[in-house]
Formats: sequence, structure tokens, C-alpha cells
Amino acid sequence: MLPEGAQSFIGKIDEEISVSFEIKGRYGIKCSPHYAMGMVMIIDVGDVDDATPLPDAVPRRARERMSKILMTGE
Ligand SMILES: [Cu+2]
Repeated sequence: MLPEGAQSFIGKIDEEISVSFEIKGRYGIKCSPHYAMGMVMIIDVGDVDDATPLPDAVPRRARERMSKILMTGE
């Protein structure tokens, strides 16, 4: 999940990476091996419309996790 025009990025397991976000919007981050188990995070850069829908293809547990993050901030 990326704002229009933003670049995706991929880190390797156990590799520390640094990413700068230059385009405002909502970024959905997934741990690829554990995505189906709901290991996801959301980064909002700037003011984001909270009505931004989650993509249809998000697996159920990841969708539940992202929805909780958006509702509670945790
Ligand atoms: Cu993981």
C-alpha cells in the first residue's frame, strides 16, 4: 500500500534498513514471510485521509491487524 508516485522498498531478513518518505500519504508495510499471520504496520506521512481504504488483496489477519492499528493507533 503506497501513495501514488511513491517507491516501494524491500529489506532482507535481519538487515537494518533506513527509508526516507518524501511523498505524503499512507504506507502499508508487510513482513513477507508473516504477512498472512498479520505482521504488518502502517506509516502515515503528513495528514492522511482516514477513509483511505485498505487494498482488497490484504489477507484476513493482516486486514484485521491494520484495521486495529487504524482504530487504536497500536
Ligand atoms: Cu515477520
